[in-house]
Amino acid sequence: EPHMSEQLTAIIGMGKTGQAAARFLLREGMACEAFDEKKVVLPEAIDVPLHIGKLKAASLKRFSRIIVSPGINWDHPALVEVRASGIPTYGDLELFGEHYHGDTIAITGTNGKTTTVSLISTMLDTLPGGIEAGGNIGTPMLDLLGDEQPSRIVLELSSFQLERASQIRPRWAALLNIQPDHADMHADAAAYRAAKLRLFAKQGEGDKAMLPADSEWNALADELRGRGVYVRRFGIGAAEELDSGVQLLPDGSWQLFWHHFHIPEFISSDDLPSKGIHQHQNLAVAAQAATDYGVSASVVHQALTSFRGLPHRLQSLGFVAGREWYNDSKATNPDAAIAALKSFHQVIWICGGLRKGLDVSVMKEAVASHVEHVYIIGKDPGEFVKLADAAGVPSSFVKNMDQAVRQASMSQDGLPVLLSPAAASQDQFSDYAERGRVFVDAVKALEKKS
Ligand code: UMA
Repeated sequence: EPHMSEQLTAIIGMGKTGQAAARFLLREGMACEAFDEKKVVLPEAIDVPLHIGKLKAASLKRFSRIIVSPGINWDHPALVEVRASGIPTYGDLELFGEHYHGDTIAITGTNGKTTTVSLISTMLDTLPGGIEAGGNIGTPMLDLLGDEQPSRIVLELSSFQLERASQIRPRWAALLNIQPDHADMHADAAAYRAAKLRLFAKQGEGDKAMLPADSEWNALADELRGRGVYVRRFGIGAAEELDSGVQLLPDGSWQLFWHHFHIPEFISSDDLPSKGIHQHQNLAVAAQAATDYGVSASVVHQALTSFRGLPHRLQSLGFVAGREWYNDSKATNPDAAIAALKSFHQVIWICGGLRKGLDVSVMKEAVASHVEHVYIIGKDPGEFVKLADAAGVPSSFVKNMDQAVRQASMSQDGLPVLLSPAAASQDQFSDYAERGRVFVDAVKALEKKS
């Protein structure tokens, strides 16, 4: 389309998304200019005018369209004003939807997106043609569209990416869950929910949708079925009633299931090294996606039973010094730690760090029911000691991660050990990933000794 080159595009935010958008437009021979509110340096290959400073509507009026990064508030006054003036304004997902002609699988939800997307990617990569993964997971989606488009792409989509796009039509789409999150960025809970639901807005005949089994999604399921979408439901329940999810057994364990045509496939939770009933529902969704795309049951079994979790997210490190170790360094707040503790019957717990003013006493019940001993690290131990006392669980304050790991390894019971700090890391580490690596190294050091 020759007229395209006359379009001048403004790209707002020059992080990963903005840079990928610029590369994409340059590849397509389209002119663009870059904006960022902070000082950024662009790589040489992105040779476009760069404007630094507070975003103002006046400086955007000469553009024929505006691409906005997901981290920039959609309600930024400058963006509200240019949208009102009629300049097409959207995110990278809209460009992706316009230009990608292959098969898109898209996953959204508050928690579990990254796990689900990476498992789908692993399993579908065994098929001829393979698959590429991108979006919120880390690789900007526009970087996946080179000269030769991949035949399949799986996208992890955040509410921010969805709220600023309308042309996306995934062939296979799943909403995992909606929990309170990002209260600082979305106008309200209704806006957050509406953003997530845009995932399904363009779906029609022949597309597939996966929704939670909760009744709050019944109306959406009916609406989608009315449009010819093949809708399925997942959650906690019986394999005869749900399409995929987990089925509870009388002994308190559970099995994960999904369907191949109308035949259920099962995996016992005892055979899964990853933890947690919520996590296993996400695994079931991934299994259903893979099965729909023709991945064999044996490959799905193999992928799920060897999946140890993503780094720093309730990730099993295997057996060292006679017990299993779990790295959940990503748990930087009490809610995340509660979810982790509930995944264990009894566990030895390493926690502590920067409390960020959060109330740790909300963990009392989970600690009382699931923790045998607490090892507390970090510069803010007081509230964690009080928590352990209130829960009636013995605790020790230790000087660093090495010491926590060494002491935890010495208890005689063989219980698993969980690092799930319930606090930020910056008092002792550069970030949660470094904290996790220090933990992993300390566990490996035990192996050498034993
Ligand atoms: N900026 C401004 N003004 C602002 C905010 C940001 O000018 O008000 C500028 C910053 O100075 C910076 C740039 O915008 O130079 C950053 O853009 P961005 O925040 O959109 O981040 P990207 O580097 O483009 O990364 C984004 C996603 N980040 C966010 O949604 C905040 C990444 O998800 C994603 O992996 C990447 O695109 C590729 O698709 C990260 C994330 O934290 C992992 N996501 C949130 C989450 O998972 O909870 C939603």
